[in-house]
Amino acid sequence: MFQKILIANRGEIALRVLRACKELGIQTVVVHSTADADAMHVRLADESVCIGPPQSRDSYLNIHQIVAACEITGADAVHPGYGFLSENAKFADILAAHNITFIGPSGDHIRIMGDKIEAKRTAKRLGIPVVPGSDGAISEEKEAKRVAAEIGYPVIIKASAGGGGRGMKVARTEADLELALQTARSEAGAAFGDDAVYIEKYLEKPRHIELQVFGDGAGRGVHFGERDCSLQRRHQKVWEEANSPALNAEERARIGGICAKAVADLGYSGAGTIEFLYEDGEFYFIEMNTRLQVEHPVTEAITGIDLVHEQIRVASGGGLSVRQEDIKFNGHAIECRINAEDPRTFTPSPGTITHFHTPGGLGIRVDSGVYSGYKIPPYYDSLIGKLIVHGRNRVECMMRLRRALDEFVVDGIKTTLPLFRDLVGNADIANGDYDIHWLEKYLAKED
Ligand code: MV4
Repeated sequence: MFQKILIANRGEIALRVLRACKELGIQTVVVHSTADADAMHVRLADESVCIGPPQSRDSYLNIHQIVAACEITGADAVHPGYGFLSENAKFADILAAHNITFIGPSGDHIRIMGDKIEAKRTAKRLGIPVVPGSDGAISEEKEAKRVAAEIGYPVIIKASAGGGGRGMKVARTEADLELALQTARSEAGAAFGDDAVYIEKYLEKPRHIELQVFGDGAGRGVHFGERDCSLQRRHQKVWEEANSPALNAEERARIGGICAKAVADLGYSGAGTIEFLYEDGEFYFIEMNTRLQVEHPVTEAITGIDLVHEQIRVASGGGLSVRQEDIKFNGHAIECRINAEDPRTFTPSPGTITHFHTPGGLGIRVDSGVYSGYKIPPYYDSLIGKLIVHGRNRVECMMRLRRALDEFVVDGIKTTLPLFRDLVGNADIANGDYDIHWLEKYLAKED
């Protein structure tokens, strides 16, 4: 087991990882920018190293500073959290070259999944169902027309270096195709320095369902069920659930089995998330994330398994702590992302939190790094905490969520809490009847 882990992140996830390290008796080092000197995780860590000015590129994204902090403190492993360097293959490779363990998959696996064409090709080879479309990159318009005619309109053009919704264009008819292709290609070139694009059948009203998987890096793989992340705005998830209200146990076991076998066969190590669009009872692979995700606590709630413990264990060579048959799904969990934003316009609202009171009681978890008197710096993303509620079934979970939202107090700044108080009383949400477009349509109606 590791002696000392360096946490290369900030905010609620730095605290989340710190808690897991403390429970495992592992010493902790945090790195922070000058803007985060007063952060909770800095206070609670055994050691801290200031690595630079507020701007992320000069601090949390500065690989050399982080490696230097490892050398100075004698950390033997790095947990990257999510965002920042968590899916940076070069970072994983550089740590390996310094004999420091990256708590995550190999640089090569990160690289494969970062290239969306390569990721899709790999998924298909491993037996994962993918969206119908081009076999690889589309090089000319003639080829795009041929593929589109074969799969049928509407189609979507995606950037291979994109992901998370960046660089996509829909073509509803052949007349739209030329412009969509050109626009997608030039935007991809400008944004990512790589203009490779591919084409897929466009699904009109899918849900976004993702499978939590784990590999031990030595041919074993398990799945921890799925999360439904369809409630999003501009590709930012807002509300996540486990399990999905749309799936039954048979569908879960089938797609879960496929994903677990895929990560096993790939020799994948650590936590991963396989993202699907789900429509008319069918799963279509879109991407794989090679990190721990923001919404991992809903999976922890229904499985009772600490996924950060599991990551640390696997990275240290201890293997998976569970076999597939040990993983049972118990009840239902929902996560609400509390952002320091206007609840309608989502404009960031940094500033001082004058009063912070979190709900409690059975089935309630709040992951947050903020406290009364804390000043939210304006430099980073606006997530200030997550409310995770667990119940024996979805109805109990929703009742408990409504009660917890009533207890939650965040004064001094605007937050997304009022939005959740509306959503928890909405009939479509109560019925689990929503797709990836539901929230944006709802917000447009409310204006
Ligand atoms: C799609 C799609 C429809 N058809 N692909 C957006 C994020 C990126 N990960 C993939 N995305 C989409 N890919 C096909 N073939 C619709 C989306 C999409 C979406 C997906 C998941 C969650 C929210 C979304 C919002 C808009 C579009």
